[in-house]
Amino acid sequence: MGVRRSMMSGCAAVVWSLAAAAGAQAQAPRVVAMTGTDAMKYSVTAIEAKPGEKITVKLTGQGAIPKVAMAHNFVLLAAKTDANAFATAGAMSRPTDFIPPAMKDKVLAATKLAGNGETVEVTFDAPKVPGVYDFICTFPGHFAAGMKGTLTVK
Ligand SMILES: [Cu+2]
Repeated sequence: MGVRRSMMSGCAAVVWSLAAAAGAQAQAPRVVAMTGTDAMKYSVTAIEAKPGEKITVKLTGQGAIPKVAMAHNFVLLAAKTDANAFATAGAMSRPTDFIPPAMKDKVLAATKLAGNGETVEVTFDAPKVPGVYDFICTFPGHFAAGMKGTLTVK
């Protein structure tokens, strides 16, 4: 009886750990890796996601210019945010990585700044509302130079 009981509980433990492993796999974020270059461009400018999907964006700075003059971030903006106004206001905000404090409620996700050879990342849940969301680099001048992309939720 004692043996039978321990066999059964062993079986239950196996089932439990399989279920736990499957659960962990379902929750692992999808990684989107991209670079930001001295040409002020992202290597990935279009991301598609399911509503609420967990995503990790990894951004690597790739170039030769020192970080003080050339760095990149990934800032995902709320729907209907004026990205140009956001970037313009942010250019004055070096202490906050060029994210304008007055508009930080528009930030859905943001990395720190990556200089040449550095990698930064952020994990977030994609918006639940289908639509097109802008992401931009807030380093001064980069958005204007075309350092932007879209996250499409559908
Ligand atoms: Cu940049």
